[in-house]
Amino acid sequence: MDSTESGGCSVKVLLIRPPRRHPLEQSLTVPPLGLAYIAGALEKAGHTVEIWDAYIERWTWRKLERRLRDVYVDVIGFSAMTPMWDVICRASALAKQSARWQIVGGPHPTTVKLDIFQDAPFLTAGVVGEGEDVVVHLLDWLQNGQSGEAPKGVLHPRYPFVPADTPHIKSITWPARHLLDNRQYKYPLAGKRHIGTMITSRGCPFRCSFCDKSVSGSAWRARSATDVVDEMAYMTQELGIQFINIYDDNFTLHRKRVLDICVEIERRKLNVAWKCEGRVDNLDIEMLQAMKNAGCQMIAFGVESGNPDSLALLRKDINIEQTKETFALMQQVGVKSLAYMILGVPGETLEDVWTSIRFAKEIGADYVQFSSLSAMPGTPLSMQYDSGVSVRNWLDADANRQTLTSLDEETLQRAMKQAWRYFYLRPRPLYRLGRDLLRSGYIVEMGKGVMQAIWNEDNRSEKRGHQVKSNNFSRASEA
Ligand code: B12
Ligand code: SF4
Repeated sequence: MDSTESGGCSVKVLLIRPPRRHPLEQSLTVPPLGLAYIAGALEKAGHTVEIWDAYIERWTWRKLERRLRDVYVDVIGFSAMTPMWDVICRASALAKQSARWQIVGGPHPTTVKLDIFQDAPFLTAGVVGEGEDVVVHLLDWLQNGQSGEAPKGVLHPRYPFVPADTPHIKSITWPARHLLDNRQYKYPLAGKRHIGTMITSRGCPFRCSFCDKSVSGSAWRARSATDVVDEMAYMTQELGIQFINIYDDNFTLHRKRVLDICVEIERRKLNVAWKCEGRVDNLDIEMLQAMKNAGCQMIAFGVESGNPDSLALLRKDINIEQTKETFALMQQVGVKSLAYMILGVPGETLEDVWTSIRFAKEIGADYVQFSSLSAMPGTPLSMQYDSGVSVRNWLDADANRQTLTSLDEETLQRAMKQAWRYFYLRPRPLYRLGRDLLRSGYIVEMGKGVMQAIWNEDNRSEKRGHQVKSNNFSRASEA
């Protein structure tokens, strides 16, 4: 028996992405890829799986409650990022009568480990790290009456935790996208209606102090060019996906692999537009040209800051010159650029914040996304700082964002708002953004939120959040 085949009987699994806290909450409406990967592994092991994406379907919490009242399955599973932990806890409480066992995976349980049981008492177990193999062993163990120690990689309140090996990248089954309504997902900058996301490599060897690498670690592992393009072909030809957002931590790390993927896309004449995430220190003009010819429309870069001291604190290991050079190449070749910027890094004055805001414009970024600095549990930053102010940003949907900064809350909050206006309230960026929002169907998506907030009775009584007891936003436990 292969290590990922189930040793027990087939069980019924329901994976749930919970609703938004509030209908006006705007985050990117991309597919729940982690859940789809887990579903793929479970189906391969012979289990029956369903995914409810209540977020994309815009269910109210009442609707989720009603739907849960009508089901009883063996396992309900959730995926948790730290900023959404309160939402997972709320859904878990609602699902307490709907399954024999409840499980959770994702970056949050991976970093805070046994602390999850403080906030979510109805959870049976958690999964740490890449979960494809562990979840199959976990289901066998649960079916077999939890006899013996808990499988490696499993968090359970009564058993010691032992880490599992990371699954071999080449053995991982493709995500079970057939369980999702693929026509519903949108990416505002895609300029196309039907989008999908994919992962072609896992892990990252860099050491940025704000980055949570707990799930996939530092060892970069990649799929072959043929396998990657096979998946792209399936997504476009079978599912009608027109734009693929490649969410690898470091898609451009291995030059030859990128070139091989591009050659393969062209050889098969795949008609697909795509975007990836890159670093400004590992791109050259030949690579960019090949990527453009193969349909790459946009690359997003962690530019982070226009201040060398902040780049050093963030341990980004890039410099201002590299950023300027790469953005100039992007313009030369004609691939769109998106710059992720962090404003108000500790030590920055208001003038430094403006240096960063102006820098995004100066390098000629086509799009920019401004954020404040948060320390996710377990990151090097979270060990250095243990509290912050709360700065809200329209794109960050979490209930209470703890921001690390030397500025006062009001000053940074104001600068954050001004930054968006300063960059986008210019004819070209505004036109470009408006055109993309329209073409990608995102304006309709935002409109739906407004209509739902106004008209849906269920929403008038929606609670804004769920109080969690643990204070895990900026620290990791020692499980
Ligand atoms: C796509 C993405 C998003 C998407 C949406 C993600 C989604 N809902 O699916 C968007 C753009 C909305 C987003 C937003 C943010 N994100 Co984000 N995002 C990612 C990214 C780049 C890829 C996620 C992905 O698809 N990974 C691929 C899949 C296969 O991995 P996975 O989801 O981790 O799933 C595996 C395991 O975790 C586990 N697993 C996951 N779920 C489950 C469930 C069960 C039942 C089981 C058994 C196992 C299991 O098994 C899976 C397969 O191996 C990751 C970085 C990364 N490389 O993962 C960051 C990441 C998840 N994001 C992160 C952060 C910090 C954010 C933001 C706060 C950023 C910001 N703007 O400030 C916001 C939060 C917004 C909000 N409040 O919701 C952090 C999360 C850290 C943490 N402790 O939670 C990550 C890890 C980035 C990082 N390295 O720091 N993000
Ligand atoms: S931010 Fe990007 S480059 Fe830095 S460690 Fe994380 S994934 Fe790697």
